[in-house]
Amino acid sequence: MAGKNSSRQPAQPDPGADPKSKDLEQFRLRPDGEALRTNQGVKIADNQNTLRAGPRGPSLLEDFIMREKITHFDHERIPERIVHARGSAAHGVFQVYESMSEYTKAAFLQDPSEQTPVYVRFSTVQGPRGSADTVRDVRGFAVKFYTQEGNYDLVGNNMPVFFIQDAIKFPDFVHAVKPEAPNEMPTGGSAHDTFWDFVSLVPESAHMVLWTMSDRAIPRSLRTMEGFGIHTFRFVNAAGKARFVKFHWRPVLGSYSLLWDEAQKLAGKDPDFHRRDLWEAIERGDFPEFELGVQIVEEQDEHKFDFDLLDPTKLIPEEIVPVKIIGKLTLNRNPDNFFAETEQVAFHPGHVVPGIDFSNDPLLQGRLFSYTDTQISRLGGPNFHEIPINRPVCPFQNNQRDAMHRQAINVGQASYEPNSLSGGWPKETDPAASDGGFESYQERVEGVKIRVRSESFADHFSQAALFYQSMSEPEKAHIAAAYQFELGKVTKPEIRERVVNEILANFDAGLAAEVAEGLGLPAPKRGKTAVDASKIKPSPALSLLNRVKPGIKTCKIALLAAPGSDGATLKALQKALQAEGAAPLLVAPTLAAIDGLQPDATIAGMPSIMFDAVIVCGGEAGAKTLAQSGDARHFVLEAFKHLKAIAALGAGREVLKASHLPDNAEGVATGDDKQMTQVLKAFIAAAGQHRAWARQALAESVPA
Ligand code: HDE
Repeated sequence: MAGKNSSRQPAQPDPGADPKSKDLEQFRLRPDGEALRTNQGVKIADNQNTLRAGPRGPSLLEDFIMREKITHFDHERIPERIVHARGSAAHGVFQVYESMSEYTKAAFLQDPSEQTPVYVRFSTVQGPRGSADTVRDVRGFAVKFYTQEGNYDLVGNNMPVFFIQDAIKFPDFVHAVKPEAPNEMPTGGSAHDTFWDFVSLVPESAHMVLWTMSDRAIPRSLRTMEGFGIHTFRFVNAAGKARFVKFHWRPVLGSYSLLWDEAQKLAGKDPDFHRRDLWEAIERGDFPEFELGVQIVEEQDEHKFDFDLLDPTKLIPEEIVPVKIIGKLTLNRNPDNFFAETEQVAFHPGHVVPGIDFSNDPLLQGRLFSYTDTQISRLGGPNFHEIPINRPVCPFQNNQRDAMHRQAINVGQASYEPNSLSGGWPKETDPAASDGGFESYQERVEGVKIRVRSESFADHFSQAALFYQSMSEPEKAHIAAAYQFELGKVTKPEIRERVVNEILANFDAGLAAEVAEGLGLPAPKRGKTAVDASKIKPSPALSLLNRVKPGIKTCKIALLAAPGSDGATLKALQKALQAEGAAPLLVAPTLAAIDGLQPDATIAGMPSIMFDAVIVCGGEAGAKTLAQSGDARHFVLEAFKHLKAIAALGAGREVLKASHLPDNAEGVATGDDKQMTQVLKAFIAAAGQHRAWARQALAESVPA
């Protein structure tokens, strides 16, 4: 069984494969065999009782042990991140597949035999630290590469575009999307008046809002979502030649999402669903892997697109500029301590290394200011780079000395440059040297000082039309349902109408009409600035259904059983599923052993929404118990409704019958006990598709 009772060996990450692990060793405090002490190192004799004047007397201010303990406790929270407050993270390594020297001189992208340690933090955007994982939201995908030339941060999201074009609008956007000011509701989502008010008035947000209404905003797991750098950056090679670059992360397992009903239920049944999935996968040794891809555009091709490369509300369709896969990120180690590492890690899109540079994207330019500034208040001062998780692993010297929480004790008289008292050290490094200092790309810039949005940023609807038209039918249906759900929660009718008439109608008349119908509004007239839909060439690469990779590796599969189920069959099922790389869990009405096997979870504790597929096991007595159990029937009904693969073996078929479910629907495999091999084969093939879309109409009638 995978998980706690796993027969598979838990992963033993090779510390040699993660140099950052060794670097952090000096900071790790291990309690084994150690006495409890005060912060000043004095051993504590009694950690149970405050110093008192007599057994029933008042506490004494003199008690430095109690005072120190409570003072520390009083200050144990730091401000949470303004956005991306809820996150989880893991350590890992990055390795390039082949030298990228033609494009960039970045040292960590040169040598395919070299591993660069990384720390990766995934996050939601809107909700506070304690909000649920599976809300409809954008996900942050922030990677810190600890390279030999200093730290490089690729601070991206799981969608390739953004809501606004200019950094000056970011505080407005965030004020609108965050819980509303009077009552701090809603927690974690965007289904409320202020968000829709803002986006209905800001048409540049249309494309990104559409992405957030798509299945991309409810990923199945952090391990199976894509990541994007969004902005156009620059690669610069040793000869000084620059090219534009867009970054992509591709999960090796493929990408898939939750259904909205699952996402909502999970937010209550397991608010830590994504966090737990990431943690458990790494503990099991199913290390999440993401390939790094780049879209490279020659400088002279900057203006050959029908959008502006500097506009962060636009993507470059892969059919126009293919994504070149250049390396792999493997997450192989969970953090030792959430606060010390995940909470204190400080990312910044301006943390770049020689060979990587910026473009003039006005959103990116604003971000370059914001991130250091926010860390200063969040982490309590300008020395946050000295916190262990933020320290570079390369040699490190400069002339900074003071400020809050300084850790380093610098030796020597001179803290300025030039100096003669310390031999001139530390010195600048000629950028022409192979390991030279950072030199900004010498882009020619001239212009009139002016507050204006470039005309080339004016088309807000063509790429929204492109995205919508590139969706499969189920994805389109989910998008319409998401707009209906979200706008249905908006209390002001004029906001709902504005979204339908002034946003949706401008990029897709069909979607606008469908959403209008759900909201009881008349079908909108064609928008004044509406896109000519017939001119759009869809980009199949944008559909998530084209990103699914068949197979059940790391899928969580429920073996639904009860006392009376046959232990030998259960063991055979476990073995067969583990051989495919899946994580089978035995789920039963109680934790009482079944024919010598210990269940991993109860039906109440792990409902079907936490699984990718289910096998209802046979055995007359066991199946009878399950068929009579409302919870067990609900389990299979829900799995059916959520289009998951279902197998029922032998008497297990009675559970389907008692639930009034057909045994011949798409994605359902049944047979008697002797047919286990064939049933399992059909089940594995169905589960490997992740959803049985063909039974959607049938599934909609299932009450679960
Ligand atoms: Fe951020 N963003 N952002 N952002 N962002 C922050 O920095 C900001 C933007 C992103 O796991 C903050 O340390 C501005 C785009 C991620 O710790 C803050 C603008 C993208 C994370 C901030 C943007 C992102 C942040 C809050 C518009 C995708 C979490 C706490 C100009 C490419 C990193 C912090 C982590 C965090 C500012 C827009 C991604 C306030 C001003 C576009 C993944 O500095």
